[in-house]
Amino acid sequence: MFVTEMIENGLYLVVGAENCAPHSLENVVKEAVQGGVRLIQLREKSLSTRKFLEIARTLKSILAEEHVPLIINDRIDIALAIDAQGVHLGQSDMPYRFARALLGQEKIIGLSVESLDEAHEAKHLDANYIALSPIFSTPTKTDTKIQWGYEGIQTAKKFITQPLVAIGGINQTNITEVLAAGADIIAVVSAISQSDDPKHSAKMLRDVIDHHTLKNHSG
Ligand code: TZP
Ligand code: MG
Repeated sequence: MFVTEMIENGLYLVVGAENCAPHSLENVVKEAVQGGVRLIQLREKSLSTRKFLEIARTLKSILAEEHVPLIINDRIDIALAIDAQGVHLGQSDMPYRFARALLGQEKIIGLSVESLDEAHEAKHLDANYIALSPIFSTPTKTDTKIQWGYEGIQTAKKFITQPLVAIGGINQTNITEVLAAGADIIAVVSAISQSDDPKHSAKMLRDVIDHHTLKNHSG
């Protein structure tokens, strides 16, 4: 599968073991994929390297059967060790060009931007997607700077050439507006991993995305 095909599928689950309780991470991921998630990011902020690697290997084997790419947050070493499909980098992680040199052109590299200046810088990079972070403030990630909001998405959409990921505070109540503002890919943590029924919640989000795509393609 080419990199562009791998990330064209609209619904992106960002997940770590601590976001999933009382579910298990494996079950959330399996159900999310059944519900229509087509890209998964493993984001573990407090695990040992060994534990992180172990979970990454487990997810890679679950996802390989489904042909769903696995992206590793921050940790290029872990992505390389398990031959994951890519990494997601923030502004204090390894700079993009070093990461690209380590990973090569076949891997997905996604980049978060937290300001308009960062977004303007990122538009010159051949990153595979740019994530506007966060769209809305969220208890899942509190060390954030701005909220892009719907207007921020509209502004960034005008000059960002890569697929635009929207993340932060997105759920069933606002996904339609986030898509209408110009997001190409919707990334969520809690809307799926904290749901009583992760498969159903993924399916509800997926249906909105499919409806939006259909409406846009039919002119
Ligand atoms: N990056 C920006 S916001 C965020 C991350 C990882 C957390 C999004 O979590 P939620 O629960 O979908 O608001
Ligand atoms: Mg990071």
